[in-house]
Amino acid sequence: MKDDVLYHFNLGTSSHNLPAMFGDVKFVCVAGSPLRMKEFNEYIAGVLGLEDPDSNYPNICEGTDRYAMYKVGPVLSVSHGIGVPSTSIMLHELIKLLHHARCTDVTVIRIGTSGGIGLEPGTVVVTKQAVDAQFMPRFEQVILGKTVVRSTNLDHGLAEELLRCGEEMNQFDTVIGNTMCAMDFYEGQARLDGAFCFYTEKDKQEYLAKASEAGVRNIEMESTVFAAMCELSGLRAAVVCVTILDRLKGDQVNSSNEVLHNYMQRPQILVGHLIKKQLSVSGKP
Ligand code: R2B
Ligand code: URA
Repeated sequence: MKDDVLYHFNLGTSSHNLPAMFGDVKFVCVAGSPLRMKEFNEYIAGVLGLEDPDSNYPNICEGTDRYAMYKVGPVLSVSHGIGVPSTSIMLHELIKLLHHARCTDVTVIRIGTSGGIGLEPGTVVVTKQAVDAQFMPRFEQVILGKTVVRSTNLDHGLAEELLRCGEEMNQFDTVIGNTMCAMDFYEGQARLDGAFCFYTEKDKQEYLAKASEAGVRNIEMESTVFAAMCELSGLRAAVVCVTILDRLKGDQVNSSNEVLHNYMQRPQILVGHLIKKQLSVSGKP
């Protein structure tokens, strides 16, 4: 293409010098919420000693309210919204952006929230395998009217390294396990508190018990498409989600905002530790 418009980022190859803007990116952190990405950008600036008192860290995607993007040094932070379609659109444009910017050796990490299965709320789960709602390690998408099945492998070495970072820091529980990606927050995650519910508490518990037998430790809404698209494009990838409730005990998210905010910082702290460690090994920054 002579010109490539990354429509949902409000960026393009003719309108922006993508290699100059993004060529040094080595880590991309993604999460659902634009505000969490802004916070993470400021947090990682501090961790890496790259705070700039003169910068208020502008949103690089200003001009669109679809996604938000921030950058400090070699770390790019991008929001993806809720669920598979929103995440898939963001990843298509992110992968093209990294390609146009001629980035090399990039690691992409999703930091998010999730519902835990039999875990104390606040536990951080590093994903071993992203699975669908039938506990299969696959991402299915209808393309040209046909169902295309893609694998959802993540980088095992990176997951192990994240687990080691959790042990080193010893600030909160960090475990490794499978993550179930649901297409919905309510019925798709066996909740009883949606607008509709045509099953019982017993049905819910049986389903979650089957998930647990399949190694599922937490449930969220993006991991399969994230794993599949990163694998397809050769990006090293990991998923790190904090559990904000134990789904065996309930469905409502009713912790205070302070508690939730504290939980949400945990994946950021873990990933911040990993990035600092990996950059100091490579001698940058
Ligand atoms: C976790 O939290 C969001 C739903 O509340 C969703 O984006 C996810 O994966
Ligand atoms: N995000 C989810 O998708 N599910 C939960 O239960 C909590 C956060």
